[in-house]
Amino acid sequence: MKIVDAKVVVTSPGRNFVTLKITTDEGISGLGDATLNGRELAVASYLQDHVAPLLVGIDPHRIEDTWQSLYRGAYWRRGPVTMAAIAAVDVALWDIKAKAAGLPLYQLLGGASRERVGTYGHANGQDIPELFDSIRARMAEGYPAIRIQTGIPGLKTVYGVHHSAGATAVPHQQARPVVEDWDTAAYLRHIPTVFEAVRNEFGPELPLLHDAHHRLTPIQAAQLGKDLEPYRLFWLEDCTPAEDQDGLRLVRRHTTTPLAIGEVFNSVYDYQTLVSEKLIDYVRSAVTHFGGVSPLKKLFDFAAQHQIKSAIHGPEDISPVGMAAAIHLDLAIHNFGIQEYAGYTPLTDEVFPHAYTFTDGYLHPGEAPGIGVELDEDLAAAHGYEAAYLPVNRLLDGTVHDW
Ligand code: KDG
Ligand code: MG
Repeated sequence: MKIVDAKVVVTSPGRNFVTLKITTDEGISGLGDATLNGRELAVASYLQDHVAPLLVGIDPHRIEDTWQSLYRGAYWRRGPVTMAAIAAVDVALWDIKAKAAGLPLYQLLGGASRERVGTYGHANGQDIPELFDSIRARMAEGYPAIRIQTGIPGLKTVYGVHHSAGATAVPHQQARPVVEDWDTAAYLRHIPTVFEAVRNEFGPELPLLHDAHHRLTPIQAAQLGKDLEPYRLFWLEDCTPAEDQDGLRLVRRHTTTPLAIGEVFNSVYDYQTLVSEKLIDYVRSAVTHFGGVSPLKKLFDFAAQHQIKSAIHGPEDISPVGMAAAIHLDLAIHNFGIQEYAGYTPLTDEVFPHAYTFTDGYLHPGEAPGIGVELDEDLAAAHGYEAAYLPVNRLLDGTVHDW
């Protein structure tokens, strides 16, 4: 079999997605997700201008060799743009291989290790009553675990509470990020009171998560972890910017609250200290941002040796193609922890018809050969790229802060 075409489709059925479609001379095609929120066109160009020409003529079955030649051959390694592009190729090739075998991808990854994939959903509220309503809505949908984010008294816009980025109807060059505001002391005072209220209302059993979104220093993160211990979180996520892997040693020394990290990581090298020293409990990278199924499976195997579990990043800005690849991996690996699943707009599901299902809070990849996702190219073309950016976060005095 030979690759005869590789093309990139950028579509915005509510938000932007970048999809690679690889076609072979035997008529089998594969899809890969290369969506990098707010930098979509950079990955699209990387793929279209620099990778697609290299793919034509090669044997799509040689997944590892193709991965290594894209990673090592470019000379410039790692980074989110490069790794999202390589991820799309990797997943598209796995899709082709599994379709050629007539098997769902999870069968090629070792087969099912469980019957279904447990998820967590997002509950958000500007205040506690609004948060309670949102938790009830997620519970009614069947989510077995729930991430909670709230507004902070005195702050107008806070991560997770407002729908911030959003597509804007302005020409590409005029789009600007919205500004959110931040006060660490107010946050550290408020969040333990939110968890106390939620535990009082919903009891001790509901697994609860919280995302600090890289906003704390290691000592502030340690303080928060300690303050939240009575509420037995499932995890505290991205408590401090983890490119400072050493910082997690300090957090870990002070708190038993479980820690999850890694959605902005794109290489196993970002995790070396964190995993080998058991400084975290869950690894959070997405298939889409980590170079694909091949390297993420290797990361999970490395993490398994240290009793660390998977928790693949699954926000709305991973396309259904990236989500499907994640679900196949979730079903197959032994050290599965949980899958984030935020769901999609009906139009997104129409652009990407898929075999995976979400039932009572649990995902299953389905039995269609490959990853089980198609791309409706006409519908995709009817919803072209719309410039949109993630917010920028500023302290009350105007200083840019981690987002
Ligand atoms: O593109 C950024 C989002 O994916 C991120 O803000 C979502 O933190 C996130 C999460 O945990 O889903
Ligand atoms: Mg997060």
